[in-house]
Amino acid sequence: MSPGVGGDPAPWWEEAVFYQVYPRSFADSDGDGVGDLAGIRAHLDDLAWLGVDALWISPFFRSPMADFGYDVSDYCDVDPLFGDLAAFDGLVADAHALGMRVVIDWVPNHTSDQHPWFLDASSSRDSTRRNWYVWREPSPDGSPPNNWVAAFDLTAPAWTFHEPTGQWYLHLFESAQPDLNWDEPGVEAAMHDTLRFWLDRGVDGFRADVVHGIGKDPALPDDPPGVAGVPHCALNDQPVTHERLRTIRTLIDGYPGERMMVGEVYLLTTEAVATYYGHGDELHLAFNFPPLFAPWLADRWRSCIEDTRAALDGRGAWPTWVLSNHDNPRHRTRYDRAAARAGEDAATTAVRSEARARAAAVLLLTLRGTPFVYQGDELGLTDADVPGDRVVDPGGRDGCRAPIPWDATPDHGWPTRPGAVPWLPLPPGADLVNRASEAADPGSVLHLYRRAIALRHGSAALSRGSFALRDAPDGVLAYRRSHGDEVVDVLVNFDGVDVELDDGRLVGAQVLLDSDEAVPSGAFTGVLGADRAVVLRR
Ligand code: TEU
Repeated sequence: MSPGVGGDPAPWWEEAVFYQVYPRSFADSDGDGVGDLAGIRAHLDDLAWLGVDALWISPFFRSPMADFGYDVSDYCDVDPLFGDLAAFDGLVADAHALGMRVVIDWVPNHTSDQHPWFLDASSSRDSTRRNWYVWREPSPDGSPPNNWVAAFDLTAPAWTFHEPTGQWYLHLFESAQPDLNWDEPGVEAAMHDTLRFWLDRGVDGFRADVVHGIGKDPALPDDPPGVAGVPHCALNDQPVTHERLRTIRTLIDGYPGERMMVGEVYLLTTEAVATYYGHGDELHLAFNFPPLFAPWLADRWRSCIEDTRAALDGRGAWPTWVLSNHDNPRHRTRYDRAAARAGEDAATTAVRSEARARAAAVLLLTLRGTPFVYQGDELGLTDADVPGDRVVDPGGRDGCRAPIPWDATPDHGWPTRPGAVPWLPLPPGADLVNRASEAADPGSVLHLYRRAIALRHGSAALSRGSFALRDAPDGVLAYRRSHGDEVVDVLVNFDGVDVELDDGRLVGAQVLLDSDEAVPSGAFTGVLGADRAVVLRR
């Protein structure tokens, strides 16, 4: 049984800082140019040094890699590209020995078209597994059964016509990713078995991919014109999805040792996402995407925070915060691009870019809720420029998936066998922006993340405390975190000019963390520097 949300003692996932590992791009142990489980294992000490508590590892299961692992052909095995089950067991054992939890990706909405279930289902209309996927007759004019479009290419239908059996099958993503039909009891039972397989192996939980997709309006109605696109309206808040999540919750909570599930509910309002926590009986956590898409503006962040509180607090649901992941340009890149669109010149961006990323790190790690750091954000990476002939992802997401630069050597820790190259180009500036160089520099972005994580862990106010927005000048976000006698104030300046605060009570407060200084300068003067964030204690 899990302890209650927001309760005392807190379940581990409410106090943890998560770190997302995208295994293809993290670290390569065998020189084939693609990262692997042994590569992750070799760098666990680095992650322990950073201070993160839990890893979410993106898919490493058997897969034809049409969507780089989000097209699974065997949920219960490791793709040879990444290693084997023994390599996974070793990784979990070492992570646990270092006090880190391991959460793996679970892809319940769709399989690969090479999964034995789909090969069987597509072999004949009479297959006993036919109904494990979503098949429909052609419309009278031969067109797809509804107007849904597939993610990644919004001009392509979410349906593929299967010539041999004369029906269309549904795929919200690539045609190589047919949607499972969770209305079929065999699917639900088989997918529960995949959870048990990994729970029995000792994983601490799951990140559930597009989990709202496991319940669909069986009529599969057309998207209304005007909002045709992703997510489809027939995926929003189907009661049956919540029922299925309650069953999954019971399964997970039945295991000893506090296991959990964080869901990717790709519905684009916090209010809709909040319902997937149920009443403490569905997802343990859910990603909240509006902040990930929010521009770097104090007002917009204030709204995101207010919306999150309004949607979650009343349900006793614990928030999550994400700035970047493997599906979107990194936040530093997004903020730079937005600044350029707003007229910021390149020379100014060169000065402000890292400062903004530093301030964002302080924001992420001081909000009330579980922060998720995407690998490489702790180095202040920007997206790689991927030339046309190196593009590999059908979704245009290669830039944020560039390999992690480990050191300042010419290959940056990605030596390859003859004939192999890293599967994507490295991010720009890797001679200076790499793990080893930053580890040696106390003023680096890496050290800032480490200090911010340590501060959060050492402060009940920051990790568990209450949250209150405070009045602040334009361009500044101010909030107070409190727990018992401990009161901590956070000030984030989103603008490129110094701001004088007229809150006299903060002048003279001790600076616990400064986004811009390795050793905070003592007492707060009342002036908050441009693009700067500070954490203060009175
Ligand atoms: O993503 C789901 C999703 O809806 C977003 O990826 C979105 O459609 C996309 O960013 C638009 O460009 C999850 C995984 O995170 C993603 O990597 C997979 O490709 C997808 O599911 C399919 O499994």
